[in-house]
Amino acid sequence: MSLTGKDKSVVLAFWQKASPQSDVIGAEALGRMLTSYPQTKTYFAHWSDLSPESPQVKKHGATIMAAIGNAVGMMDDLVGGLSKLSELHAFKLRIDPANFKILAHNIILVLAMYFPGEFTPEIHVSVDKFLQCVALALSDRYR
Ligand code: HNI
Repeated sequence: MSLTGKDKSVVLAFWQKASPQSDVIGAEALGRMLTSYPQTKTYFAHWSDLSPESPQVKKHGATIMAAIGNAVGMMDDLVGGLSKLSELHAFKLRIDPANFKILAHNIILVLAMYFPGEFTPEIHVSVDKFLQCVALALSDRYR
């Protein structure tokens, strides 16, 4: 799957709207993933509180969303731009890459919640493609 020029400009424009709320969006998405897809909790077993209110969950949600924001700036080379992060998730954290798609789904859901008017089907399809490309790039070093 590859992003068209149109996808890239749609994602960039929407990100300009969403990025000021990036921390809360990331926190909500991670908190929801851990509650709605409890199999994802195993990777965070070293945290004391995995509820959506947990300060650790909120902080890490912001970290993940900041990385997504960086990825928006690297849409022409996501595989290269995310290779260090891919290596970390593959060899150190040992995250099953199926989970990247689960998180992407939760991010899409939260974007629709925060921007019910602006998150049109046209924006949805480009943002979804972008997040799938991020998931694919993060899976690149698992070989
Ligand atoms: Ni992920 C750490 C980005 C998906 C489990 N993750 C990070 C860090 C970034 C990051 C950035 C911090 C790296 C560092 O310290 O150098 N993670 C991302 C992105 C995605 C993603 C951009 C997908 C869009 N991570 C996931 C998923 C899981 C996951 C789906 C598990 C279900 N990540 C982790 C864990 C850590 C982590 C675990 C270490 C957390 C800690 O602090 O102990």
